[in-house]
This record gives sequence, C-alpha cells and structure tokens, in this order.
Amino acid sequence: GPTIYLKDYQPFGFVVRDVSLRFVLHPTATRVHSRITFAPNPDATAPRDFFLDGEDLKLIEARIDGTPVTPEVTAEGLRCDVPEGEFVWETEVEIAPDENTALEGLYMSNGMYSTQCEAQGFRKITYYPDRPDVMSVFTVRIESDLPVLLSNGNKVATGEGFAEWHDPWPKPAYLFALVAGELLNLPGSFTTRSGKEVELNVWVRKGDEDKCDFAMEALKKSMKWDEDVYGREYDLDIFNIVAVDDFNMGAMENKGLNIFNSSAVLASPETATDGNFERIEAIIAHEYFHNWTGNRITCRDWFQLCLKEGLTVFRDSQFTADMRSAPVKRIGDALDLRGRQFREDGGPLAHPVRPESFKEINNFYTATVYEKGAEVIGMLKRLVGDEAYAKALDLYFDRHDGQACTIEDWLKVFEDATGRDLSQFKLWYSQAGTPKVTMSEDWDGATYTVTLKQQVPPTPGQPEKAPQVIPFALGLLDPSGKEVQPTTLLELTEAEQSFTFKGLKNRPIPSPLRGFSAPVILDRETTNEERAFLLAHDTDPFARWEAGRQLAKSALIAMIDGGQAPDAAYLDALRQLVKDETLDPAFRALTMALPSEDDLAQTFADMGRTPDPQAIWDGREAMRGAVAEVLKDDLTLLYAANTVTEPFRPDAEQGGKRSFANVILSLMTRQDNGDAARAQYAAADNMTQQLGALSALLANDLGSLELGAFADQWQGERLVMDKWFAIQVSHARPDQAAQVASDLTERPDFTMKNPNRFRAVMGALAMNQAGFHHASGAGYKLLADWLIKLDPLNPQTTARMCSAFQTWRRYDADRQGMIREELERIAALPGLSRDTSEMVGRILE
Ligand code: B3K
Ligand code: ZN
Repeated sequence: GPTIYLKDYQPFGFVVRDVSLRFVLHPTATRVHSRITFAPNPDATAPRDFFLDGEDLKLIEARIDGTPVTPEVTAEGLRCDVPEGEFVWETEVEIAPDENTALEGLYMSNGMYSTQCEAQGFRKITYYPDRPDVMSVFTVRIESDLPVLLSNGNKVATGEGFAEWHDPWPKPAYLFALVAGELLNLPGSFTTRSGKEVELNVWVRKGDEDKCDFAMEALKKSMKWDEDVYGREYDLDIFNIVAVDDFNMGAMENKGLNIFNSSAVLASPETATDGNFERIEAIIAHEYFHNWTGNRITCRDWFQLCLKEGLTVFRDSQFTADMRSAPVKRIGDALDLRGRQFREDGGPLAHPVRPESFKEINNFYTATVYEKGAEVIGMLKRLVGDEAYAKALDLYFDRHDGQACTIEDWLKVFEDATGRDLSQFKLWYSQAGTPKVTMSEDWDGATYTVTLKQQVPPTPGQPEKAPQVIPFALGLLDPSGKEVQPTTLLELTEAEQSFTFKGLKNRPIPSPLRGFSAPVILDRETTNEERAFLLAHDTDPFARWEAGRQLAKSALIAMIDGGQAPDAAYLDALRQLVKDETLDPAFRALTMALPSEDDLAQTFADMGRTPDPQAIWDGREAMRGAVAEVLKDDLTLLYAANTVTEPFRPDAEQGGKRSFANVILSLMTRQDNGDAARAQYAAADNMTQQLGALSALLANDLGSLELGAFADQWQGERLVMDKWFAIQVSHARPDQAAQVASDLTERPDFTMKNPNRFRAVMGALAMNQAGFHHASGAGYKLLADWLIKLDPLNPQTTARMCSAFQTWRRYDADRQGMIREELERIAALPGLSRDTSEMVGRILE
C-alpha cells in the first residue's frame, strides 16, 4: 500500500455543515442512509476533489440535491462531480455487521451491535470524508427491535422500534458511535459544578449487572477531578458507557458514548484483581478526559495523534497519582515505559512521538505515541512549572476549543503563556530513540561538579540526532544519609554540560534522575555499596526504588553469568527493606519484584552481549530461591502482618498489602510445599488472593488440583477464564510453554475471534520470554501459525501482536534465523493485510 506523509497534508476541499444518518439494523443487511450538507472549504489549497472514503460498502443509491447521481466507485471510496456551491449529498448503502470480524466499523458481538471508528472505521459504515479535520454536527436515527438503541449526544426522540440522537458538538467521524442490544444499565447521576445534572449509565449484557458499580464510581471521580484540576466540565445531558466483549483495544472515547472492552469496565471483588480495578479506574478516567483533550479539541491529522493521546495519558496518570499512591504510580509508569516504550524505541519499530509517515495508522497507537507522548508533557510541566502549565492549558482550551489541532498549536500556547522558546524542546516530538545520559562527578574538596553527556542513538531513517532538552532532577545526600541538596532541576540542553554545587562539607552521594524526570537511560559508574546506601536513605521514592532495582539487576547478572551466589549487599538491603514498617507495602512489593526476563535480556544486549533466555530464566529462579532462603524466618510474620482481614476494598491501601502478601506467599511456597498458598486459595473471597495463590503454586509446579477447581468455578465468567488461560502459559516451563499454549487452543472455549481470549494465550506466550525464545523455535512457530490464521479475520490485533518479534536482533544466529523464517512466512502470504504487512516489513528491515 501507499505511504502517507505528514508533509503532504492538505485540507479537505469541502466543509460539512451537518450530517444526518438513519440506520435500519440487520445482522447481514443493515441499511445506512446519509444526508450530508457540503459547502466549498474557503481554506482549501488544492483544486476541490469530491472524494469520499468508503470500504466494504454496497452502494444502493446516491443523490445530489435530490437528483440521483452515478459516482465513480473504487475499493477505497467514490468520486463525483458536484455543484459549485452548497449542496445536499444523500446515499443509501448496505453493510453486514455480522460478517465484520475485524471489529472496525459496525460489527456484532454476542448479539449486540457496536461500532469502532477510530482511526478509519467510519468509512466502513458510509461514504464520508473520514479524516479528523472534518468536523460536523451529527443527528442519528436508529431503527431496530432491540430494546436499547444508543448513539452520541443527547437523546431527542424515542418510540416503538426507533431512537433519535443529536450531538450538538461538532466532531470528526472517528468519534461516531452506535450501540444496539439487549442491555441492562446501572444508572447514576452527576451534578456539574455549574449545577447541570448529567444522567450516567453503564450498559452491560445480562449477567454482568453486578460488576458495574466500580466503573460508575470511577466515572464520577473522573468528572469531579477534571473540574477540580483542569476546570473542565461535562457538556451533554447524558454520558453512556457500554461494555463489549469483542474489542480490539481497551476502550474508545466516542462523544457521550464511550465503548469499552468488557475487561476494562466489569469488576467485582470475586472476579477482578486489584490490578484490574486500578486499570479500570484509569481507563474510565482516560476516556472521560478525552472529552476535552481529543473531542472538543481534536487532531488535524493522524500524525498529531500524540496531541490527544500523550496529553490524555498524562492526565490519567495525574488522576491515578491523586486517587492512589503517587510514588507507586510513578514507579509503575517507569517500569511500563522501560518495558514497552524503550524496547520499541531501541528496535526496528522505533518512530518519533509524532511520526512523519505511515501505511496503516492503526499501527501507530503505540507506547511511543501514548506513553512517551505523556512523558514529554510531564517534562514540559517540570520545565515551566505547575503554575505556567495551568496557564498554558487554560489558554489551549480557550484558543482551540472546537478545532482540529497540531503539535505546533500545542507548543505555541506554552510559548505564549511562558515566553519560552520551545524550538529545541520540540525535538522530543521529531527525534526517535531513547536518549542516553552519561553522568560523571568530580569533588575537589569544596566544589562538587556533575557532568552530564547526552547521546540520542540512531533509529530507522534517522542516523544523526541533535541534543535535546533534558530536565534532570538531582538531589544530594551527605555520608550520614541526610539530604544536603534538595531536588534540583538541571536543564541539560547541550551534548555535554557541567553543573557545580558549592558549600558542601563532604563529598555528597548523588541521587540522580529523581522522579524519573526524563524518559532517558542513565549511565553512571557506581558501586553496590552506594546503591544500598540510596536504597536505605534516599528521600525520593523513585530514586530509592531505582537503587534497589540496580542492586537486584547487578546481583542477577553476576548470578546468570557465573552462577555467583547473590550479592550480600543486595540481600541485606532487601531484608531490611521488607521489614521496614514505615514503608508502604506496595512500595516494598515493587522493590522485591525482580527485573523481568525481557529487561535482563535488554541489559545484556546493551552490554554488547547476546542474551541467553534460558540462562536468564534459571538465574531468576535461583535468585528467588536465595531470597526465600534469606527471608525464611521472616516470611510467616510478614505474611500475617500484611494479610487483609477487613471486607474487600479495591483501594491502594488494601491493594498494596495484598500485593506484598502475594509476593511473600510466592516465597513461602518455595519453603512449605504450597501449604500457605493452598490455605490462601481455599479461604480467598477475592480474585487477587485466589489468583495470587494459584500463581504461587503454579510457579512451583504445584497447583494442578486448584487449576481444575478454578476452571469449574469460573467457566461461566469469560473474563476470569481469560486469566485461567493466561496463567498457565505464563507459568509454563520454558520447554513446555509452546505445548501448553497449543493445547489450550484445542479447547472448545478457545476462540481467536475474541481478542481477549486470543491474547490470553498468544500474548501470554510472547510474554513468557524463555518459553517464547526456547531454542526449539516452537514458540516462534506457534505464534506465527496463529497470526497467519488471525490476519484474514482481524488484521489490527494480528499486526499488534507481531511486535513480539521486534527484539529479534538481540538474539543468537540460530534464533534470528528461525524468527526470520517465521516473519518471511507471514510476509509471503497472499492477501496479507496492510496492517500486518507494514509491521512485518518494518521488523525485518
Ligand atoms: N482512542 C482510542 C484508541 C483507538 C485505537 C484505534 N486503533 C482509545 C484511547 O486511546 O483512549
Ligand atoms: Zn486515548
């Protein structure tokens, strides 16, 4: 397919004055009538070409100002001669939602109709200029016998077999939504700060109505938070959330009608883990926050995706930090960024936060656009300060409400609000790759000098990079552990720069990159003694956790390399930390978690070495054994002290205790043959404890009885069964992982048509690093076999899962050869989707 470039942007030749749609729903023959008023666009630069996007549509008829016309129709859309001035365009098309397995456009899921239009799904519903800079007011009439008929905006009429909706806010087509089905609602309401009452609903299938309360509360909290922190009020009479089982991603922010993957809405203590609750709260917030950052102010074109996504991720992370624990959220975000975004940025799929070209835009809903995009906003806020950030955001909302904007517009409000020149900062949007910052220090008895060097590595299409603006937060401690220099923001703008600190009595111990102040890789010579010192004394929770992380990593590497017994400094520090009652249990749990297999593989690659997945797996196992041994006299007490006995609450306090108790339990299971885990499993009244116990057992090759009991207990609960599928693959031994995954695909309740179920097995296989990269190549082959089967049905999910192969060049020649073979096998398929073909092509390049 053709490559589309940012530099080629042209406004559409027409404006859309209004859109009126009428749907007559039918599983295999839905009729869509459109009535659209077009007028010449005065801002158009090129000759006006009336081309409307349209895919997989059967055109029944088209009219202009009431007169039938015969447009020229292709696989991508239609073209027609049109009058000079304003005119009314009408079409009737037929579509087959029941045959739509791609889950894009209008499709069916368990008997209900649902839509997904971002990025380019609306063109599968009717002919339209399907681009975000064409905004219009929509009126929608749905005709169907189904009892619940929903669309965007406010409900204006309803009767036997129909409903009519009107959305007064001009929007691009990607925010269009329609839902129809036999749904039940949990009702609620919210009064905005200006006194407007908003009707709220969470719509679900029968049987799920007991799992909506948490989502409803999360929605209310989000609405309140956006008023309190950003001054943003909701702007319609009604806000609907719908849960759908078959959904390609987490959720979608359609105006007034958010549609969610049921895994991102439904939760009860019995069926959802603390992690699920936290994720649901964050996604509800994210989609709600899009109402202002995405919907009221949208993107001019899809290259500007980070304008709405980076900002909205940043906003939802602020929200989670406020609702829960800010340090725990920051550490989680750093882990996630390193695990997903650094990995992307360091491989063949690296691209700038604002990409400059694409073949299939769905391939760019990435960790880079989302998470690095959010980090860029965090840096901007750190650089200008909280007050200036608030001022700039107010200006952004005032100036651009109702518009489709660019990153240039976004940066301009900061320049205008602060007087700062952001041209160098803008490189964060155009240069791909994770900057490496090398830190060195000097002490002459009176002055302490910190020298920072930065280097942005070459990435595909970008061999040379210029220095970026890096906000580097630094604190200094004296040898007694007292903080002698509070957190100070150093602004690194050159390739190399020195910063001095005077008036210190002793050579200080630096606490660098506090709060993970920039998404960079820090390179600094240090010792395990110093890391242990920071782990014991640092006042910055992120830096403190990071010191523990580095200690664990160096101990693990020594172990993997030479089978060395774990470093005593590490084990001592860990022992002190786990027993430190002043520390949040969630923080202690995070500090005890070992670096992931993938993280260790990347660390070897960064040292210029070839990672051995099996050796990494063995090393982590041995380390867990050593940690369990060192802590063995403390485990029972720690476990008891952190076992929650009060009624379940899905909050940070209880969740932190449960996560710490589960970590302790997994260590106990190495010592007691599973007694404590079996007891926890039997007594559990919530999924966090039930799954934690099952996981501890499976990790020690125990728990086959519990695994069977779990399936019997939960066979009617799709989302819980996804966990059951996934946990077996995640805990399978390296030489068995592919077989376990393959056996699961033979079950009658496995289906590749449901992305959640497919990911539960194949996603878990890709995450089981030693299993996926097992020397037999069975993991590679199984994943490729299934991607080949899935691509004709669901290109989007197939393409996304190809990224499991993105780190292939790290590995030895044998593994590289096997992966190449699988990728080439996929690439050679006749009729391969544009999505998958672009991904495989980029990975192989
Ligand atoms: N904007 C949607 C993602 C759409 C993905 C299209 N492939 C959800 C979100 O970011 O909130
Ligand atoms: Zn989003």
